[in-house]
Amino acid sequence: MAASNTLVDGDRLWQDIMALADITEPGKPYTRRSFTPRFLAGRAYLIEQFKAAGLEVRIDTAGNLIGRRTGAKPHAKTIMMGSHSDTVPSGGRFDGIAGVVAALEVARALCDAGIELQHNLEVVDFLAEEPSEYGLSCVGSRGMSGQLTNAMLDFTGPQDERLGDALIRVGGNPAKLTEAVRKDIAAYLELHIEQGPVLEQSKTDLGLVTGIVGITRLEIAFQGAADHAGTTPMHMRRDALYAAAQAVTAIREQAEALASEPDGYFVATVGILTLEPGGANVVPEQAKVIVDIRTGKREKTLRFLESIDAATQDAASKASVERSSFKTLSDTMPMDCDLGLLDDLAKSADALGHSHLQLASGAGHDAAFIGQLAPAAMVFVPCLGGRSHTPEEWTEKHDIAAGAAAMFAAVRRFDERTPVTNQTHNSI
Ligand code: HGY
Ligand code: MN
Ligand code: MN
Repeated sequence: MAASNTLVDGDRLWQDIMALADITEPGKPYTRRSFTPRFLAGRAYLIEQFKAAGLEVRIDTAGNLIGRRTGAKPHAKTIMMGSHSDTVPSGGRFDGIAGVVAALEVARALCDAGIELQHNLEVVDFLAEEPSEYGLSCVGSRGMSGQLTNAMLDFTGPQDERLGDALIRVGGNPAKLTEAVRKDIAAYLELHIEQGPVLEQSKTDLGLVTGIVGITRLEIAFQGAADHAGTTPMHMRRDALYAAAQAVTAIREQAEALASEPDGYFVATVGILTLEPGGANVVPEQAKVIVDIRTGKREKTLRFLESIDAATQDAASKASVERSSFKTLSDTMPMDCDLGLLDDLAKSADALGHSHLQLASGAGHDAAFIGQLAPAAMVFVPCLGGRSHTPEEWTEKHDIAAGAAAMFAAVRRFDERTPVTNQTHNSI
């Protein structure tokens, strides 16, 4: 249970989480997809709370919502905390949101206690951490780390809108993306629900994340020929779905083989399958799958891609169709968290009387990008049954409060132990 001796106010934090949960697509809880009016309504709520907490608010050119409090030494670098407020379709109330609200609560608690840090402090809601309708995830944190490319800005989404134009709609400015790239971050901390069963099953209060998997997303498409389901003999068909079905089987089998190897984590998932024209009595002309590949060891990704490349070529020829696409949509490297920050979190948890253990993250996070700019670490809180990306996602108020209290104390530890160095000037 959470220690009472913290300035973090669990009730206030919980109120924000439940207020955001109310801002969801009706009848499809909990859905607040990036770039949609619902997402902007959630942003409006956060902007109000950031301002009420005395933070200077802005949207950077990569579409990230940033609340800033200048420290005692304004030329110092910035301690950043944050996560994301967008959700997957019919997702949960805590994935991402818990981290944004916990960061806000740390900023409030510091203010309430009249504690002025040496460093500047920022609370960030990163844009579109979840895979968006434009085919890209972590849009804002890619932008802040200089990895949002022009090719990505040309990805298209609903009504054929370019990602670059959607970015303008939410307050970003693709023509000035370089202004979003930060060189002044001293440290980044992110609280997140674990989205797995380890903390709950071991009855541990907090998870200190040692590293975040690399995530590669791959598009594989097959082009056959639409034909009459009743009159086309089997040997004359060019059935795109037959090839895709073989591809899905090969992906599963190769992933199981890599996952069974002694060293390191490996998973691959086909979460999207699209079919054209999609008629019960029409031989499928086109089939496309999107593969989500995750591992802590980059060489496993490369071996997987090589194997699936060959397997899908074979599947295409066996089905007498063309493999019309084998394209990497996004590709992020595995990231190790900062040992100094992990130590700050561990000491803080000990001082608060919270149990903790170290674990790796099989989920992707904005920290994987911000960790390429500055030392970064994450603190996990338990979630019910380890479930996430579902309306049943749940965590307890006292667990989030414990995580926020540990982050509060870790921010102070880092601030006190880190001499102020002149920030490499940024357009703040
Ligand atoms: O997919 C993920 O790992 C994260 O929840 N976006
Ligand atoms: Mn998620
Ligand atoms: Mn998340």
